[in-house]
Amino acid sequence: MTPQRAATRTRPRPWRGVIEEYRDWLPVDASTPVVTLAEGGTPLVHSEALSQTTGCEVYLKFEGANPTGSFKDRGMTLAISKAIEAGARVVVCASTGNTSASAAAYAAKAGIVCAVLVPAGKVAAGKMAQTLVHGARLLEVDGNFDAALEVARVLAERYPAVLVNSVNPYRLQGQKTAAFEICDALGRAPDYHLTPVGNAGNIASHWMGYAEYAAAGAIERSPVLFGFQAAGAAPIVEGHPVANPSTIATAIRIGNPASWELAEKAAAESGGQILSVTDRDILAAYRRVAREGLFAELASSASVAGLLRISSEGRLETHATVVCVLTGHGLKEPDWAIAGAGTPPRLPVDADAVAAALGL
Ligand code: AN7
Repeated sequence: MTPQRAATRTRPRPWRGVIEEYRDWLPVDASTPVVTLAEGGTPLVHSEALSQTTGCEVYLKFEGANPTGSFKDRGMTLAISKAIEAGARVVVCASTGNTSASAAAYAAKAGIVCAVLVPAGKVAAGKMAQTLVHGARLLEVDGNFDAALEVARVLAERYPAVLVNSVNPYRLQGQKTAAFEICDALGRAPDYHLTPVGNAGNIASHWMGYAEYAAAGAIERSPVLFGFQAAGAAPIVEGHPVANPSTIATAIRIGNPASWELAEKAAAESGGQILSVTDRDILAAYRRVAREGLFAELASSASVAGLLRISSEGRLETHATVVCVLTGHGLKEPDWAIAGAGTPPRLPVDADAVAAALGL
């Protein structure tokens, strides 16, 4: 670098985490201790392939790039910071895996105890590894996520432990920053915003974010929101709780979402809808996104499966700007990437043999 260049160079400012970046929009003040792992600031990646297929301008918000590999970190930085502010020493959550990974990490950062209740045998290996390595107290429940959440709620009511599931209002406050980032990156709101739905907190939080930006005049109008449940775990679509939810997308294997009404309100107020997508379509979307260089987990791919569904139904105008949120990282459940990929050829240590195998 020439001396002149060096002198005029403005250094890129390091991302400080969602509380510092969006402090004015969050329920914190100068005395709130900020527990952060520099979450947020995730990539918004234009997808040429999905744009071509749909006739829209499609962007993928890759939340797998958060410190623990999912969007949960946005809410957890605030939930844990507020818990510390209130003097908590123990936090508790139920989880299909990502909430627990995030809670475990932020509790470790804060130096407090984290107790985690998960449905036995239904959590992806990577998420279990995260929860354990950060030192959380892991407890498996003989029941599904909905049952585990009920236990966690009662525990937090009766004992000195703060619940950090998305029924904790600070979680949604933090998660709304994803909507802010999308608007800040595009210079306006997208026309459509598509996201997977499990416990239904995320879609509710995104609507909150867009509504706040719109009210403050930071965007002219809000997007239409579509949420996608897995067909075997689609209580909102069916209009009643599902007792035995079933889907390969274990992160959204939830039969009685805590933020049900908020999610319905978000979709309705925005002019959108909560719909379902099949496991087959989720898997196809997962593979398709991976072929574009983004490794998102199965549940995340519900947003892209949903995009392909509503696009094929003719519900999106040509050239509309669409953001699909990819909520978590595919490395958390590598089995799905490896299954069906076939066995690689075993070769001698010889460049010619390798060239022959590659057809070069
Ligand atoms: C990758 O970790 O519920 O509709 O306990 O991990 O806000 O629940 C995870 C949910 C989407 C659904 N994508 O979000 C948990 C948990 C991924 C997720 C969702 C989850 P919400």
